Order: sequence, then structure tokens, then C-alpha cells
Amino acid sequence: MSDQARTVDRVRILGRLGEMSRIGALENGGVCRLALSPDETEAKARLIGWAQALGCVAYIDDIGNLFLRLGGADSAEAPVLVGSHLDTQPVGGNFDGVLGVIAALECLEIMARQDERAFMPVEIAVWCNEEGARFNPTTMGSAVHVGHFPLGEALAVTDASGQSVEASLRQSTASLRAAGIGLSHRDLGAGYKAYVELHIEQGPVLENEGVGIGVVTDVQGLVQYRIEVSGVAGHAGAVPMEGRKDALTRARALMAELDAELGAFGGLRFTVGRINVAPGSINTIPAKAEFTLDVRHPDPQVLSQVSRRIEALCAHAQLTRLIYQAPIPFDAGIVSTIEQVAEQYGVSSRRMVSGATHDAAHVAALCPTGMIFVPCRGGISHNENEYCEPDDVVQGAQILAETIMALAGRQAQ
Ligand code: HGY
Ligand code: MN
Ligand code: MN
Repeated sequence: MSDQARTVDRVRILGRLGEMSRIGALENGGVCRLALSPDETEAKARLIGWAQALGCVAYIDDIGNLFLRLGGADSAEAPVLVGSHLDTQPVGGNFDGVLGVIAALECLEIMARQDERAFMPVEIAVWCNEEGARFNPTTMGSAVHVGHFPLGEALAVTDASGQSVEASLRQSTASLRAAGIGLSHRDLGAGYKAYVELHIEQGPVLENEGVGIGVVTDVQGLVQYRIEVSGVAGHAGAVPMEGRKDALTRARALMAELDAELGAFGGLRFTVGRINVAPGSINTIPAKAEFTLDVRHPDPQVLSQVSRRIEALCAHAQLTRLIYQAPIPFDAGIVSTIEQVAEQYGVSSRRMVSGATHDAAHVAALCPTGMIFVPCRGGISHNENEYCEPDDVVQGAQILAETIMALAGRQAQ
């Protein structure tokens, strides 16, 4: 295949990212495409349209993960998988997830123009509810697909308005079908040859070091909690300070204790991302205060030690563990394939552990899996100012395409 035939199309990639950024666009330049929302569904429809123009067949599993298959439509041959997610944070950026999906599509654009016998089937995977912002936990769709999270429990999860995953999935799937999109069924835990995901780093390392590509060797472990503290509602003016049972005062004290304790663990990253207070009236002493705690570390021992400390400190609160995910190593063979491809293209690369979790952390349980990172400006992500230089977008897509062609090439067998 000529070099030209293997080269990703810069204008097409950047144009499609631009089109996606207009779906769920926010006024300050960010984007909001919450999982299974009409906006995310519209983005999926747009992607499926592009993929079907290549001859892809669309599949969906019972938790809403999408698979767009090129080649081997009539065969049950396990495909090489490439993809990411289209859902975003409530105030998200224009690259987290969608970059990996558009780059995956570009791989198929190149492969669709080759002799079909040259490659094994390849599928784009669009994982459902990677962010876990609307429906807890994060990476829900891929976790269910690989058997790390029960389907029934996931379908029953509700968002802040009380809408369930099941009802939202039904609506989203119905609108895709109403748009004339045929969706065949895909079993959970189906077999795949390999999976590779392109993603922005979401941290500052590659940019600070001036390195073009991050070759991800592991995803650090994470544990997330919801912590609820109770008190007694009362009149803000009439009840004396002493003797109050103010839930928010107790929660603040607990957060301070957690900060002090967890801060003692080197390399630990912990975040209180959400606080809810009830009844939430300006002149009522809070009866309930609920907050979330997200804790990450690359060492499973440390993560277990920290979990025990959190459980001890929260003995007088209501503690719910939302997700525990051990640190995950990626496939050494895929790591070296990505490094060889980067070298072949003269692109600098460095091995690294992912600070964020990704669907790939679950898919690694099903097949050899790896990830490619590209730098993002200032390491900013989960933020409207998230930005990835066009050259880095295109370079990342090229390394991904070459890696997928190496893994799917018939001569690779
Ligand atoms: O939580 C995470 O690490 C991912 O961005 N959803
Ligand atoms: Mn992501
Ligand atoms: Mn994210």
C-alpha cells in the first residue's frame, strides 16, 4: 500500500471534530453531551452515517455500547477494535473521547479503500457512559460489556432527575432507529483480537517534555465513594449554635480529616467533586450533606490501605463505594507495536501510566489492549478550555491508524 494510501486525511479529521463540537456546544466553547442524552445520540447518529457510507454495519449491546464493523459482515471473525466514547462531562472539552472516535473512523476510512482481503474485520467501539457524570459509575458501558458491573444494576441507575439508564437507553436507541439506522444485536463480552484507544493525556507530562506520543503501559487504580452525613433540620435564626446537629458542619469536618489523612499518602490523588445539601434552604440548618470522593493511585496496596482509612474515618457516616478498579497493565505486545510505529514515523514517544481511567482498562480483560496519548494544552481536560493542537490530533490519528493496520493485517497472523 502506498504511503499516500496509508496517510490520514487532516482536513477530514479536523472537519469532523469541528462538526462534533457543534453538537451539544456550550456558549463558552465547551460541550455538554451527557450519556444517552439527545445530544449524545445525535453525535452517534452522525458517526454512524459516516461509517455506513464506508459500508460499516452497526451493532449495539444491552447497555448501549455501539460497534461499527468494517469487513467480514457475514463472518463471525473476531475483529480488531478501535474507539473511545462520545459522552462528555457536563462542562466538557472538545477532545476527551471524541478524538479517539473520529481517529478510529479515520482508520476505517483508510482501510475501506484497500483490498478487503488485506485486513481482518475492524470495528469502531463507542462505549456508553464512559464519563459517569450523569449516571454513576464512570466507564459503566465497558464495565458491563466485559462483566465487571452487573447489567441489571447498571440499567437501574438513575440520574439526578430520577431518569434511569434503561429508560434513557430505550429513548436513545428508538431515536437512532427512527432516523433509519439499523442496529443489530451484539452480545456482551463478545470476542475481540485487540483494542487500541487514542486519547488526550489530560495531564501535563507530554507537553512539558515536548514528547509527541504517550505509550500507555498501565491505568492507575481508582476507588470512588458517596458519603452521606446526617443532622437535624432546624431554624437558622432560632436554634442556638451549641447543640445544633448541622449535617454540613459535620461533613466539612469530615472532609478536613480526610484531607489531612489522605494527604499523608504520597502520590495519591483525591477529589471531592460534588456536594449536595438538603433541604438546601438558606434559612434551614442542613439535615443531610452528601459528598463524593474520588481516589486514585497506581499501587493497589496503597489503594487498599487508603480505602481502609476512609472506611474508618467515615464510620459515623453513610459510606457507599461506587466503584473500585485495580490498576490495570496493558499488553506488552501492543505497547511495543505503538512504539515501533512512532519510531517508523520519527515521532518521539515515552511510556506512561494513565492518571485518568478509560474504557480500555476494562477491555484489557477481554483482549490485548493498549492506548496512545497525545498532548493537550496545559494538561487541561474536563474543562471548556481543553485543547489539542491540530498537528498532534493528526499525528495521533496517523500512529493509531498504522497501529491498527499492523494488528489487523492478514500478514500479522
Ligand atoms: O474518571 C475518569 O478518569 C474518566 O475521565 N472518566
Ligand atoms: Mn475520556
Ligand atoms: Mn473524561
